[in-house]
Amino acid sequence: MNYELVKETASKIARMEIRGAAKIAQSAAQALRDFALNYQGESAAKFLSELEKAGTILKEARPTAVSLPNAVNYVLLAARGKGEVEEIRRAVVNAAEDFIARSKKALGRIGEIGARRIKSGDIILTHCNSQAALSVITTAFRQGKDIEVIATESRPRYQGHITARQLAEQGIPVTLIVDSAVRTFMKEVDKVIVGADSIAANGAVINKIGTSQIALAAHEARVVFMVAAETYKFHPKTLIGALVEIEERPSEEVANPEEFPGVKIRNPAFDVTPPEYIDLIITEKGVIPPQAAIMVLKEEFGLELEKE
Ligand code: RUB
Repeated sequence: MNYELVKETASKIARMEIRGAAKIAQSAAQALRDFALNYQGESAAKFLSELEKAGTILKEARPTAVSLPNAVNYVLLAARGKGEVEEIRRAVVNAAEDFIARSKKALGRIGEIGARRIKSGDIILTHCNSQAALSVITTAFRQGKDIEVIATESRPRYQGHITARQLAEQGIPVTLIVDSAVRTFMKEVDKVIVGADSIAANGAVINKIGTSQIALAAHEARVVFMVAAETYKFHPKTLIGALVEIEERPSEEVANPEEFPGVKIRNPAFDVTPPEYIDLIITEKGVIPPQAAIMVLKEEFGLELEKE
């Protein structure tokens, strides 16, 4: 079978042409859907094993955002146990489309639920570029709330530039700052809102590198720290003791190694914010304290985990 299209999506995810946990998950579901639609063989068993292989190629693209394996598993689970090629194809297409539709709907719900936490006059700090966090901010703004946003650059890949531009395009007052200015500005901030790549069973949030420093500064200044995340960003394996792998990306993203002979350059892409520094997590099903992450996991993934 031809894995070209699946490999192309995986490579776009690895190169961050497709980035952000929600978009990564949606594009993986889309890739499996297209793979199933293009499948030409007649053996159901072969189809299933090739789908599993396509799923593995996608899952291996980036390690930290659990939305990626969660999306792939959601689609593959629907295909498993089906006996005919056409039945498998239909199941994959339906599950992938269902995942994408639910993901988009969840973003809208998170916006509505989260906007209730924002009031007129708030100065909101955000980090990186999160669709979920932006959904809360833009919904509050569209409701007529008079808000301002401070966006960090988010070195080394500057996803904060995307955030600042997206907010400015919508007419939302936004200020761009360097990451190291967070503590200086925290005095002016009312609320911090960030997204998540993975949420562990103990409520720890894994998000873009620098998030945990921002949480510390918010904690020191007694500023509310909120996380906006769909339930498919909760990491099922952390319920049974697994640690979330933190991606370390090429050093070239930080600086040109040739200009620094003898210098080691490190580039971890994500960090872990402990639950103690998080006030609440906004999901499409409602607002929870980080300590309730385990309940979300049991509700979403309980049955699957029994097989582990
Ligand atoms: C993106 C990042 C985002 C989360 C949530 O990192 O850390 O905050 O993925 O985003 P990268 P969203 O740019 O390395 O993928 O809410 O859009 O899913």
